[in-house]
Amino acid sequence: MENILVIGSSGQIGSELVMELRKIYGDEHVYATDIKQPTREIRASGPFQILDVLDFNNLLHFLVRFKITQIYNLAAVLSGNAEKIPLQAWDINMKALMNTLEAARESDAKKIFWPSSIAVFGPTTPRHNTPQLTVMEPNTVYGISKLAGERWGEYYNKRYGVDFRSVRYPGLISYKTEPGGGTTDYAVEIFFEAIKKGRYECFLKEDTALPMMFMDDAIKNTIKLMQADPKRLSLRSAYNMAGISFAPKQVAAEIKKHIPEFTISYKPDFRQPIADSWPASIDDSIARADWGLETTYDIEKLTSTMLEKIREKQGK
Ligand code: AKB
Repeated sequence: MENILVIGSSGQIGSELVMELRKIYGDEHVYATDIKQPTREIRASGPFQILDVLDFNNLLHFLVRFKITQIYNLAAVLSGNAEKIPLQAWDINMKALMNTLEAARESDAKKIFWPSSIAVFGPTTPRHNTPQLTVMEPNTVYGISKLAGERWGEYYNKRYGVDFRSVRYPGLISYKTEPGGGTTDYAVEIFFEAIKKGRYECFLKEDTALPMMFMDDAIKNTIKLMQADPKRLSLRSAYNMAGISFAPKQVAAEIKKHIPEFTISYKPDFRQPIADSWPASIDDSIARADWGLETTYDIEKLTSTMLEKIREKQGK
Protein backbone atom coordinates (compact mmCIF):
# COMPACT_ATOMS: atom_id res chain seq x y z
CA MET A 1 0.00 0.00 0.00
CA GLU A 2 1.29 3.47 -0.91
CA ASN A 3 1.08 6.49 1.38
CA ILE A 4 1.98 9.64 -0.49
CA LEU A 5 3.17 13.00 0.79
CA VAL A 6 2.77 16.05 -1.46
CA ILE A 7 4.87 19.01 -0.32
CA GLY A 8 3.72 22.31 -1.82
CA SER A 9 0.17 21.06 -2.35
CA SER A 10 -1.41 24.54 -2.42
CA GLY A 11 0.54 25.70 -5.49
CA GLN A 12 -0.18 25.55 -9.21
CA ILE A 13 0.95 21.94 -9.72
CA GLY A 14 0.20 20.60 -6.25
CA SER A 15 -3.45 21.56 -6.16
CA GLU A 16 -4.16 19.50 -9.29
CA LEU A 17 -1.70 16.69 -8.61
CA VAL A 18 -3.20 15.91 -5.18
CA MET A 19 -6.68 15.47 -6.65
CA GLU A 20 -5.41 13.11 -9.35
CA LEU A 21 -3.33 11.07 -6.88
CA ARG A 22 -6.33 10.77 -4.57
CA LYS A 23 -8.37 9.27 -7.43
CA ILE A 24 -5.68 6.62 -7.95
CA TYR A 25 -4.45 5.82 -4.42
CA GLY A 26 -7.49 6.75 -2.31
CA ASP A 27 -8.21 10.08 -0.59
CA GLU A 28 -6.88 9.05 2.81
CA HIS A 29 -3.53 7.87 1.40
CA VAL A 30 -2.53 11.19 -0.14
CA TYR A 31 -1.30 13.73 2.44
CA ALA A 32 -1.40 17.29 1.16
CA THR A 33 0.99 19.69 2.93
CA ASP A 34 2.12 23.28 2.45
CA ILE A 35 2.87 26.42 4.43
CA LYS A 36 -0.14 28.02 2.69
CA GLN A 37 -3.80 27.09 3.00
CA PRO A 38 -5.04 24.60 0.36
CA THR A 39 -7.90 24.86 -2.11
CA ARG A 40 -11.36 23.97 -0.79
CA GLU A 41 -11.31 20.81 -2.94
CA ILE A 42 -8.12 19.53 -1.29
CA ARG A 43 -9.28 20.28 2.23
CA ALA A 44 -12.64 18.61 1.66
CA SER A 45 -11.35 15.44 0.01
CA GLY A 46 -8.57 14.22 2.30
CA PRO A 47 -5.83 15.02 4.81
CA PHE A 48 -4.13 18.42 4.75
CA GLN A 49 -1.54 19.64 7.20
CA ILE A 50 0.66 22.73 7.47
CA LEU A 51 4.24 21.43 7.03
CA ASP A 52 7.39 23.41 6.38
CA VAL A 53 9.83 21.29 4.37
CA LEU A 54 12.67 23.50 5.65
CA ASP A 55 12.13 21.99 9.11
CA PHE A 56 13.97 18.67 8.77
CA ASN A 57 12.88 17.11 12.08
CA ASN A 58 9.23 17.80 11.42
CA LEU A 59 9.50 16.38 7.92
CA LEU A 60 11.17 13.17 9.11
CA HIS A 61 8.63 12.82 11.91
CA PHE A 62 5.80 13.18 9.38
CA LEU A 63 7.25 10.48 7.12
CA VAL A 64 7.59 8.00 9.97
CA ARG A 65 4.27 8.81 11.63
CA PHE A 66 2.19 8.40 8.47
CA LYS A 67 4.28 5.55 7.01
CA ILE A 68 4.96 7.57 3.86
CA THR A 69 6.32 5.59 0.88
CA GLN A 70 6.44 8.30 -1.83
CA ILE A 71 7.10 12.04 -1.78
CA TYR A 72 6.28 14.67 -4.40
CA ASN A 73 8.25 17.76 -3.37
CA LEU A 74 6.97 20.75 -5.34
CA ALA A 75 8.16 23.56 -3.06
CA ALA A 76 10.24 26.15 -4.95
CA VAL A 77 10.78 29.85 -5.58
CA LEU A 78 10.25 30.24 -9.36
CA SER A 79 12.53 32.01 -11.84
CA GLY A 80 11.17 35.58 -11.74
CA ASN A 81 10.75 35.73 -7.97
CA ALA A 82 14.15 34.11 -7.38
CA GLU A 83 15.91 36.96 -9.21
CA LYS A 84 14.48 39.41 -6.65
CA ILE A 85 15.86 37.46 -3.66
CA PRO A 86 18.79 35.44 -5.03
CA LEU A 87 20.40 34.14 -1.81
CA GLN A 88 17.10 33.44 -0.09
CA ALA A 89 15.76 31.64 -3.17
CA TRP A 90 18.91 29.52 -3.38
CA ASP A 91 18.60 28.60 0.31
CA ILE A 92 14.92 27.70 0.04
CA ASN A 93 15.18 25.72 -3.20
CA MET A 94 18.25 23.75 -2.15
CA LYS A 95 17.24 23.15 1.46
CA ALA A 96 13.77 21.96 0.41
CA LEU A 97 15.39 19.37 -1.82
CA MET A 98 18.26 18.33 0.46
CA ASN A 99 15.91 17.87 3.43
CA THR A 100 13.70 15.65 1.29
CA LEU A 101 16.62 13.56 0.02
CA GLU A 102 18.07 13.13 3.51
CA ALA A 103 14.66 12.33 5.03
CA ALA A 104 14.12 9.74 2.27
CA ARG A 105 17.47 8.15 3.09
CA GLU A 106 16.53 7.88 6.76
CA SER A 107 12.97 6.59 6.28
CA ASP A 108 10.85 4.25 4.11
CA ALA A 109 9.83 7.11 1.81
CA LYS A 110 12.34 6.05 -0.82
CA LYS A 111 10.51 7.16 -3.96
CA ILE A 112 10.76 10.88 -4.69
CA PHE A 113 9.46 13.14 -7.42
CA TRP A 114 11.07 16.57 -7.61
CA PRO A 115 10.48 18.88 -10.56
CA SER A 116 13.35 20.26 -12.57
CA SER A 117 12.77 22.81 -15.31
CA ILE A 118 13.78 24.03 -18.76
CA ALA A 119 15.59 26.69 -16.68
CA VAL A 120 18.54 24.28 -16.32
CA PHE A 121 19.55 25.40 -19.81
CA GLY A 122 21.25 28.71 -20.51
CA PRO A 123 22.31 31.11 -23.24
CA THR A 124 25.05 28.79 -24.55
CA THR A 125 22.66 25.83 -24.96
CA PRO A 126 21.37 25.07 -28.49
CA ARG A 127 17.97 26.86 -28.52
CA HIS A 128 15.98 24.66 -30.86
CA ASN A 129 15.04 21.06 -30.20
CA THR A 130 17.43 21.18 -27.23
CA PRO A 131 18.83 17.69 -26.58
CA GLN A 132 18.71 15.89 -23.25
CA LEU A 133 22.49 16.02 -22.90
CA THR A 134 24.00 19.29 -24.00
CA VAL A 135 25.76 22.45 -22.80
CA MET A 136 24.16 23.56 -19.53
CA GLU A 137 25.21 26.94 -18.20
CA PRO A 138 22.09 28.45 -16.60
CA ASN A 139 22.44 32.10 -15.60
CA THR A 140 19.46 32.45 -13.25
CA VAL A 141 19.37 31.52 -9.56
CA TYR A 142 16.39 29.27 -10.20
CA GLY A 143 18.14 27.52 -13.12
CA ILE A 144 21.34 27.03 -11.14
CA SER A 145 19.35 25.55 -8.23
CA LYS A 146 17.47 23.21 -10.59
CA LEU A 147 20.67 21.99 -12.26
CA ALA A 148 22.35 21.45 -8.88
CA GLY A 149 19.19 19.64 -7.71
CA GLU A 150 19.28 17.25 -10.66
CA ARG A 151 22.88 16.40 -9.85
CA TRP A 152 22.05 15.80 -6.16
CA GLY A 153 19.05 13.63 -7.07
CA GLU A 154 21.17 11.42 -9.28
CA TYR A 155 23.86 11.28 -6.57
CA TYR A 156 21.38 10.10 -3.91
CA ASN A 157 20.07 7.49 -6.33
CA LYS A 158 23.48 6.06 -7.17
CA ARG A 159 25.01 6.37 -3.71
CA TYR A 160 22.09 5.65 -1.35
CA GLY A 161 19.49 3.94 -3.55
CA VAL A 162 16.91 6.75 -3.21
CA ASP A 163 14.42 6.25 -6.07
CA PHE A 164 14.72 9.83 -7.37
CA ARG A 165 12.67 10.73 -10.48
CA SER A 166 12.38 14.08 -12.22
CA VAL A 167 11.35 15.92 -15.37
CA ARG A 168 12.36 19.29 -16.75
CA TYR A 169 8.97 20.98 -16.79
CA PRO A 170 8.26 23.53 -19.50
CA GLY A 171 5.88 26.42 -18.71
CA LEU A 172 2.74 24.87 -17.23
CA ILE A 173 -0.66 26.22 -18.19
CA SER A 174 -3.63 25.77 -15.90
CA TYR A 175 -6.86 27.47 -14.89
CA LYS A 176 -7.45 26.11 -11.35
CA THR A 177 -4.62 27.76 -9.40
CA GLU A 178 -2.53 30.54 -10.88
CA PRO A 179 1.27 30.21 -11.01
CA GLY A 180 3.43 32.47 -8.88
CA GLY A 181 6.53 34.29 -10.01
CA GLY A 182 7.65 32.39 -13.10
CA THR A 183 8.81 33.60 -16.52
CA THR A 184 6.21 31.51 -18.34
CA ASP A 185 3.34 32.94 -16.23
CA TYR A 186 2.27 35.22 -19.10
CA ALA A 187 0.84 32.15 -20.85
CA VAL A 188 -1.65 31.72 -18.00
CA GLU A 189 -2.34 35.41 -17.24
CA ILE A 190 -3.19 36.11 -20.89
CA PHE A 191 -6.28 33.87 -20.74
CA PHE A 192 -7.60 35.37 -17.49
CA GLU A 193 -7.07 38.93 -18.78
CA ALA A 194 -8.58 38.14 -22.19
CA ILE A 195 -11.82 37.14 -20.47
CA LYS A 196 -11.76 39.86 -17.83
CA LYS A 197 -10.61 42.88 -19.86
CA GLY A 198 -10.34 41.82 -23.50
CA ARG A 199 -6.71 42.98 -23.55
CA TYR A 200 -3.31 41.95 -22.17
CA GLU A 201 0.03 43.66 -21.69
CA CYS A 202 2.68 40.97 -22.11
CA PHE A 203 5.99 41.10 -20.22
CA LEU A 204 7.77 39.15 -22.98
CA LYS A 205 8.37 40.18 -26.61
CA GLU A 206 5.88 38.94 -29.18
CA ASP A 207 8.18 36.38 -30.77
CA THR A 208 9.73 34.82 -27.64
CA ALA A 209 8.97 31.14 -28.16
CA LEU A 210 9.15 28.83 -25.12
CA PRO A 211 8.16 25.20 -24.48
CA MET A 212 4.75 24.96 -22.75
CA MET A 213 2.41 22.23 -21.56
CA PHE A 214 -1.21 22.03 -20.44
CA MET A 215 -1.49 20.96 -16.79
CA ASP A 216 -3.52 17.79 -17.53
CA ASP A 217 -0.67 16.50 -19.70
CA ALA A 218 1.92 17.46 -17.07
CA ILE A 219 0.08 15.68 -14.24
CA LYS A 220 -0.65 12.57 -16.29
CA ASN A 221 3.00 12.25 -17.31
CA THR A 222 4.37 13.02 -13.84
CA ILE A 223 2.34 10.14 -12.38
CA LYS A 224 3.33 7.93 -15.31
CA LEU A 225 7.01 8.53 -14.58
CA MET A 226 6.46 7.71 -10.90
CA GLN A 227 4.66 4.48 -11.83
CA ALA A 228 7.24 3.41 -14.42
CA ASP A 229 9.27 0.25 -13.94
CA PRO A 230 12.61 1.43 -12.51
CA LYS A 231 14.45 -0.85 -14.93
CA ARG A 232 13.17 1.30 -17.80
CA LEU A 233 14.63 4.53 -16.46
CA SER A 234 17.95 5.20 -18.16
CA LEU A 235 18.22 8.62 -16.49
CA ARG A 236 18.21 9.45 -12.80
CA SER A 237 18.72 13.18 -13.25
CA ALA A 238 15.69 14.76 -15.00
CA TYR A 239 14.03 13.98 -18.33
CA ASN A 240 13.42 16.67 -20.95
CA MET A 241 9.64 17.11 -21.26
CA ALA A 242 8.12 19.40 -23.87
CA GLY A 243 4.57 19.61 -25.04
CA ILE A 244 4.26 22.46 -27.50
CA SER A 245 6.27 25.56 -28.23
CA PHE A 246 4.72 28.92 -28.89
CA ALA A 247 5.38 32.65 -28.68
CA PRO A 248 3.02 35.28 -27.19
CA LYS A 249 1.85 36.43 -30.65
CA GLN A 250 0.77 32.86 -31.51
CA VAL A 251 -1.34 32.38 -28.40
CA ALA A 252 -2.79 35.87 -28.90
CA ALA A 253 -3.84 34.90 -32.45
CA GLU A 254 -5.52 31.76 -31.09
CA ILE A 255 -7.40 33.76 -28.44
CA LYS A 256 -8.57 36.17 -31.15
CA LYS A 257 -10.32 33.28 -32.92
CA HIS A 258 -12.57 33.01 -29.82
CA ILE A 259 -12.58 36.69 -28.73
CA PRO A 260 -12.18 38.76 -31.94
CA GLU A 261 -11.93 42.08 -30.04
CA PHE A 262 -8.96 40.83 -27.94
CA THR A 263 -5.84 43.02 -28.16
CA ILE A 264 -2.30 42.49 -26.92
CA SER A 265 0.57 44.93 -26.29
CA TYR A 266 4.15 44.22 -25.31
CA LYS A 267 6.23 45.70 -22.51
CA PRO A 268 9.21 43.39 -21.89
CA ASP A 269 10.56 43.52 -18.33
CA PHE A 270 13.30 41.77 -16.31
CA ARG A 271 11.90 38.39 -17.32
CA GLN A 272 12.77 38.92 -21.02
CA PRO A 273 16.48 38.06 -20.59
CA ILE A 274 15.49 35.01 -18.56
CA ALA A 275 13.24 33.79 -21.39
CA ASP A 276 15.96 34.60 -23.94
CA SER A 277 18.36 32.30 -22.11
CA TRP A 278 15.94 29.33 -22.27
CA PRO A 279 15.27 26.93 -25.17
CA ALA A 280 12.53 27.71 -27.68
CA SER A 281 11.77 24.00 -28.03
CA ILE A 282 13.18 20.83 -26.51
CA ASP A 283 13.66 17.22 -27.56
CA ASP A 284 11.90 14.81 -25.21
CA SER A 285 12.43 11.62 -27.20
CA ILE A 286 14.27 9.84 -24.36
CA ALA A 287 11.28 10.25 -22.02
CA ARG A 288 8.96 8.98 -24.78
CA ALA A 289 11.13 5.91 -25.33
CA ASP A 290 11.93 5.12 -21.67
CA TRP A 291 8.57 5.50 -19.93
CA GLY A 292 6.03 6.46 -22.59
CA LEU A 293 5.72 10.24 -22.22
CA GLU A 294 2.79 11.37 -24.37
CA THR A 295 0.97 14.66 -24.70
CA THR A 296 -2.46 15.42 -26.12
CA TYR A 297 -2.90 19.20 -26.07
CA ASP A 298 -1.87 21.38 -29.00
CA ILE A 299 -2.23 25.19 -28.97
CA GLU A 300 -5.80 25.08 -30.39
CA LYS A 301 -7.09 22.58 -27.82
CA LEU A 302 -5.20 24.33 -25.01
CA THR A 303 -6.69 27.73 -25.91
CA SER A 304 -10.27 26.56 -26.24
CA THR A 305 -10.05 24.55 -23.00
CA MET A 306 -8.52 27.43 -21.03
CA LEU A 307 -11.15 29.92 -22.21
CA GLU A 308 -14.04 27.52 -21.60
CA LYS A 309 -12.85 26.49 -18.11
CA ILE A 310 -12.08 30.04 -16.94
CA ARG A 311 -15.52 31.18 -18.10
CA GLU A 312 -17.12 28.24 -16.31
CA LYS A 313 -15.17 29.03 -13.13
CA GLN A 314 -16.16 32.68 -13.23
CA GLY A 315 -19.76 31.90 -14.14
CA LYS A 316 -19.51 33.93 -17.42
C1 AKB B 1 9.19 29.49 -14.46
O1 AKB B 1 8.82 30.20 -15.41
O2 AKB B 1 9.99 29.85 -13.59
C2 AKB B 1 8.66 28.08 -14.39
C3 AKB B 1 9.56 27.10 -15.08
C4 AKB B 1 9.64 27.07 -16.55
O3 AKB B 1 10.19 26.32 -14.44
N1 AKB B 1 7.35 28.02 -14.94
